Amino acid sequence: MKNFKEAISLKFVIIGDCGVGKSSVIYSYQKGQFQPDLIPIPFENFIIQDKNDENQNIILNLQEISGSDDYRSLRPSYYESADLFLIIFSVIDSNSFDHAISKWYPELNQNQYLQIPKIFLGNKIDLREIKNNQHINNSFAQKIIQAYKIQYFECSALTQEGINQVFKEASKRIIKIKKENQIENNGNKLCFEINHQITKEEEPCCLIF
Ligand SMILES: Nc1nc2c(ncn2[C@@H]2O[C@H](COP(=O)(O)OP(=O)(O)OP(=O)(O)O)[C@@H](O)[C@H]2O)c(=O)[nH]1
Ligand SMILES: [Mg+2]
Repeated sequence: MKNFKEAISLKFVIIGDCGVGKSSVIYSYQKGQFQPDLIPIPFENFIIQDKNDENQNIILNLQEISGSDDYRSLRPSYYESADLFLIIFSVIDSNSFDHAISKWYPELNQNQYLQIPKIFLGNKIDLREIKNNQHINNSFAQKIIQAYKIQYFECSALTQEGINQVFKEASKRIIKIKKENQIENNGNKLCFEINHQITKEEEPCCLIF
């Protein structure tokens, strides 16, 4: 941890129906490999140390939110501190796509969260069959999501295709926003420093490199 004393902290809240692959996507990004049969934990938190293209240290806090209605009342307490919402669906499960649009997006687009950027992510592309009209193809998803003016990415937690890109792009976008806000709040003086001193007590138990 000693090289990460000064780092930019980003928090992404990751949501979507049960079983769409939220944990698998996070695990694939952390470990660079797929882990089948991850144990579902309703509100799991992952901390990843990373570097961006400018070699800045980043501490990425990924908060998975359970899609189960049993936890509906608990969800908002995780939303307020988010820098970004990642709404995941499975491209082989059209219900999960419908819910991304008609349930998760409206829940995360209420007044108090309007300013928090959102990204849609279609997972399980390794299982998508071009001729299966129950599956969500890229152009269909793009067309629907475009209307909301939201970025759309696709990935496979199993093959890793698209995984790095989504987190890199999301981090880049949020860092840009934070820098712009910082400039606005400080005239023209760029003092973008999120000096996150990680102490021993703060060190999360699930830190994986
Ligand atoms: N083939 C394939 N299977 C995947 C992929 N992502 C996840 N899975 C499988 O889909 C199932 C659900 O994945 P999870 O990562 O547990 O999904 P989740 O959204 O975290 O589920 P909950 O936490 O229970 O809501 C597991 O059997 C995974 O192995 C993928 O990209 N491709
Ligand atoms: Mg999970």
